Amino acid sequence: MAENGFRLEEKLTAWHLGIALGALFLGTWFGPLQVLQHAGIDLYGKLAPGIQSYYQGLSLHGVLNALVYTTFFITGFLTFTTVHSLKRPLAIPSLNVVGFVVMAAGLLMAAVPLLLNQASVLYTFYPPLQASAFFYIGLTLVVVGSWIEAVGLFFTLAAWCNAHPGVRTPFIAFGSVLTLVMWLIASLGIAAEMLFLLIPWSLGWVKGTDPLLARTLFWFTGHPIVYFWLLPVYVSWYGMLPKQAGGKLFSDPLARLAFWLFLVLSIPVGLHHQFADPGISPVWKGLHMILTYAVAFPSLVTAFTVIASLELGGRARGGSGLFGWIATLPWKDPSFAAQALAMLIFAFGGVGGIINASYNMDLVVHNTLWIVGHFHLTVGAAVALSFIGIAYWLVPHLAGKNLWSPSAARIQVWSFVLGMAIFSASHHFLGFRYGVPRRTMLGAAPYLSPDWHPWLVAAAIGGILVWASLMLHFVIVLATVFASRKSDRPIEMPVAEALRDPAETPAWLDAWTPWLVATIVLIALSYGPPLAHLIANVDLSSPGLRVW
Ligand code: HAS
Repeated sequence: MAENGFRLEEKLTAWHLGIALGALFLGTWFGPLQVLQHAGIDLYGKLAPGIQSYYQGLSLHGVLNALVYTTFFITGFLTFTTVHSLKRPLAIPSLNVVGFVVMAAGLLMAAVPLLLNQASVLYTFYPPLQASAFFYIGLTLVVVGSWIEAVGLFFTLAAWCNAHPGVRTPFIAFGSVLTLVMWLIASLGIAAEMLFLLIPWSLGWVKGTDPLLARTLFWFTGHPIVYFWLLPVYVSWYGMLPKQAGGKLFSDPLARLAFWLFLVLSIPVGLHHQFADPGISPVWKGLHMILTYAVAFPSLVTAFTVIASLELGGRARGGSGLFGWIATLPWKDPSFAAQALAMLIFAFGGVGGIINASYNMDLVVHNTLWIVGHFHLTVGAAVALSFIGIAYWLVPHLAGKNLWSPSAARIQVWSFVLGMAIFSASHHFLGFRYGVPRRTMLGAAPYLSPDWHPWLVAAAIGGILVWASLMLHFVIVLATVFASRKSDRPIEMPVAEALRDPAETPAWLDAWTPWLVATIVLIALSYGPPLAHLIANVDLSSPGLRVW
């Protein structure tokens, strides 16, 4: 552990990362099982009674990879980035320790029913499928723990601001704390769903539940959660990657504007997941569709700013011509390569997202494998691969060791990209061309068409390649911690300098109040009427179902 005055913070980060990677390790094993099942090779039968069904495996895969890996990695990473960027330790360290303990206890509580086949409700846990109450309470504790840790970081930023009146918040700390503020507001939906609907229902205190109200509260959080996954990556793409490329952050004001727009626009868009749900007026669905196009805008700003920042790096390294600077970027550095390739993949995932956002186009692809292709390009590739790239400097920093075998890490990164490209392309095609349903044990479906088979085999090849690449990632991380040499030079968090002095950034881009007010007003306008209607007509009559 580095001797830099951040001993506790770095220990906390290491614990978060350890749990995140442990979850990813377990969750990853179900990927090949699913794609093989789809291609006609069912290995699930051989795992009984440990794993009792395809749907138990799919639930473990989604919860461990999409919910646990991300949440633990993000809270650990943002703790690290905030204190290092502000160059001050946590203001109330005990708060962050308590938050972490609550998260870990919640994870244990949710993991037991999942492993015992008492929570095979997939990662969106839509009622009327009903899990054990421990699953819901455990997940709630994970969220509450992340809130406590977030509050710890808010106090830390406030202490820094008090000591530095009038100074612009360093960009990395600004982006990190803003991500957590957005998360805190966004996760109120899922907290309400858990506390008022799912927990009392699963404990038998109320006889039934209202699936539509539950889904609406879920998606209040369920869409912004994708930006909770994405924004830490943007912290790195804007604030760190330009430095790794030898360049500078092209525009500090544009970077901050993108983050503020994410705060304001991430939440009032959740109904685009419910275009096909009855009981919600198309007026509100239409408004959420328009706002979904608006929330794509800060990603377009990001594409422009980050590419411009990388171009500065490529040219500083001797690149010339229209595209010649791309070749001179540090592709041999696995941390850089992972994140630059993640961006490239994200461009495709983003285009898919914009297609999904269209009310009528979504009716073609909704609930098909297209959506699985979309979210493996976004969270499964852009986010996960960026986290992998970050781990390639963060783990060596925390362990005080050199990265074990950079050449193995390069192989890992490129094989991940290849595997994910094959997997996602075939899923997009199967969903769009044939309408193949998602969340289905396709290998056992009586309607399985021979036309699908070549694409399902391609998906299986891609999925297995991604799994193998992730196994290599775990080997590299473990070997870095336990078998690598002590680092010969200090490995610091990369911090990109801005092209122009951040002191020139307008003050309104470093002021919380107007943006928080805009966020709350927009949520009230876009969610107030549909939620009020659903609550006024609440119908707690749906009993819990266990179809497994
Ligand atoms: Fe999505 C469904 C719309 C982004 C994740 N999405 C999902 C689900 C997940 C998910 C998990 O409107 C499934 C949920 C479920 O289980 O039911 N999504 C969007 C839109 C965007 C978007 C408009 N999604 C994401 C991100 C995710 C994510 C980010 C995870 C991290 N999504 C939808 C919709 C649905 C949906 C509907 C519901 C569908 C249904 O029917 O159920 C936008 O935010 C995307 C904007 C992004 C861009 C790309 C910008 C490009 C950049 C990179 C530039 C760099 C380059 C490389 C080119 C416009 C920033 C340069 C490199 C060099 C080396 C030079």
